[in-house]
Formats: sequence, structure tokens, C-alpha cells
Amino acid sequence: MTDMFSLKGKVAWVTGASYGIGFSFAKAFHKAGAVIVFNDRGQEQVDKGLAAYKAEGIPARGYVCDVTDEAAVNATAALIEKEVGVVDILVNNAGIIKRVPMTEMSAAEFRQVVDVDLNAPFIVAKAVIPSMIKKGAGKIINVCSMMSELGRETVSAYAAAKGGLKMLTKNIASEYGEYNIQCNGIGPGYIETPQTAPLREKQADGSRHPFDQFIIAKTPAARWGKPEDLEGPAVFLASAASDFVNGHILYVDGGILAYIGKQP
Ligand code: NAP
Ligand code: GCO
Repeated sequence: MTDMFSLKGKVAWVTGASYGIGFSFAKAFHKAGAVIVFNDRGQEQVDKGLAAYKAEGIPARGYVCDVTDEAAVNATAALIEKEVGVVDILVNNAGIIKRVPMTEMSAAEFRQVVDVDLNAPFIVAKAVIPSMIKKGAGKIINVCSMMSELGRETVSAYAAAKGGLKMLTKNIASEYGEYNIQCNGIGPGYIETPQTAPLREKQADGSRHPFDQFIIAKTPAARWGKPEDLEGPAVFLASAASDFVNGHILYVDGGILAYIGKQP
């Protein structure tokens, strides 16, 4: 039974994985036997990531690549294939958020978020699919969000991008399923990472941030998620255990999407 969750001999590329959720995906894939490849925007971030992986005993390969730069992505994909091997598992993890009321957000800011969170997953998936087709198999996991299903104040660009990423996931599944490529999404709930740190900052009086309290009340598990909570679901979607799962968004949210929220 455990063999179907093995990633032994697989090359896994996790984008934007120097830290945060991507780092946890990579750690889990390593534990399951995969060879880890990651990228980040600058050499400094890549070096920090390499040091972090080394500290965990993970011989990861790091590449400098801005995922919004199509030429850089194509060059990096070719270099990975030459230096490491065909990418068997791609996780489109790199992402940004800008929390600005829509009427105060510039079109340039909106485009920047969509560029990283939606256009880049298209670019990177397009770069690896041809070799997956030649190999006869592949796994693509797009990191979606609660905002693939829900809106909230100040995250219009992010929600639009993550909603689009949900549909891009379904379309890649539809277009390339016949080549034994499975494309699924993983939708983390509210996870404790640098990206959500502003939402969890302690107040001046030492009390919890109002949004922190809100998420606790909205989550049946009554806690924020940790990146480690995503490791099992990610290995499932990256492994043979999910070979007949395609176009699915697996929400790992402690139950937020199922729950009206605790009565105040
Ligand atoms: P994070 O801590 O902000 O990390 C994001 C990573 O993406 C960083 O390594 C960042 O590198 C990299 N990145 C950003 N723009 C990039 C670009 N243009 N090219 C290459 N790398 C880039 O975020 P996180 O919380 O780990 O989130 C990871 C993914 O999960 C994102 O897609 C996010 O939307 C999604 N997500 C997060 C949560 C949550 O609650 N945290 C929940 C649902 C979904 P730099 O250091 O260079 O910026
Ligand atoms: C926010 C948060 C969320 C999380 C995540 C939830 O401001 O609402 O940053 O967007 O990052 O995407 O699934």
C-alpha cells in the first residue's frame, strides 16, 4: 500500500520554494523519495533556500528564475532536464498577494498579482508538459486557495488569480489527461507562513489580531494550518495513489469551506 505513495526516482520541481508552503511540499516529496528542484527570484533567496534544505539533509537543486519571465522559465526547465532529469512532478507554488481595496489598487498592481499567481503557472506548466508527454506521465499541482472559492475585502487581484488558477487546473487536466498527465489543485486554508504573518500580528495590548480571531472562529479545527499539514495531501497528489484523480482541487483548510462559523 505504501508503495503507491512512493516518489522514488521522481524529479519534483517546486516553484518559489526557498521557504513557506513550497518548502514543506519539497520536504515531504524528499521524504517520499523524490529528487528536489526549486527556484526563486534571486541568488540570495536561492542560497538561503539551499542552506535551509541542507540543514534538513535534503540535497535540493536551486535555480534563479522569476516565474513570470517566460524565457527564463523555458531556459530553467531545459537546464533542469539536462542537469537533473525530466520533471515528473511540477508544483506551481510561487505566489504573491497584495491586500488593497479594489478602488485603491492600480491596474499595474492587479496585473502584477495575476502575473505571478495565474500567468506564471501557465508558463511553467507549458514548459514541462511536452517532456511529460514524451515520458508518458506527469503530475502538475497548482497551489490554489480559499480565494479560489471565496472573496473577501482587499484581495480582488488574488481571488481573481486563484479563481482562474482553479479553472486553468481543470483545463490542463482536460487537455492532457489522455497523456497520463494528472493536473490537480491543492487549496490550503489559512496557513502560518510569512505571507499571512500580517494577519496574525499581536495587537499592542498583546491580544490576537482581529483577523486571527476571525479565522479561528471560521475554522472547525479552531486553529491556523501549518505548512506541515499540507505534506500528506501534496504527496498524495504527486504520487501514483492519485493516478485517477484529475482536475480536482483538494482543499486542506481544517473545514473552513464547510462551516458557517462559530456564533460570536
Ligand atoms: P510566501 O511565504 O510569501 O512564499 C512565496 C514564495 O514564492 C517565496 O519563496 C517567494 O520568493 C516566491 N515567489 C514570489 N514571487 C515569485 C516569482 N515571481 N518568481 C519566483 N518565486 C517567487 O507564501 P506562502 O504562504 O508559502 O504561499 C505559497 C503559495 O501558497 C502561494 O501560491 C500562496 O498564494 C498559496 N497559499 C498560501 C496560503 C497561506 O495561508 N499561507 C493559503 C493558500 C494558498 P521571494 O522570497 O523571492 O519573494
Ligand atoms: C488573505 C490570506 C489568504 C491566504 C490563503 C487562504 O489575505 O485572505 O492571505 O488569501 O493566503 O490564500 O487560502
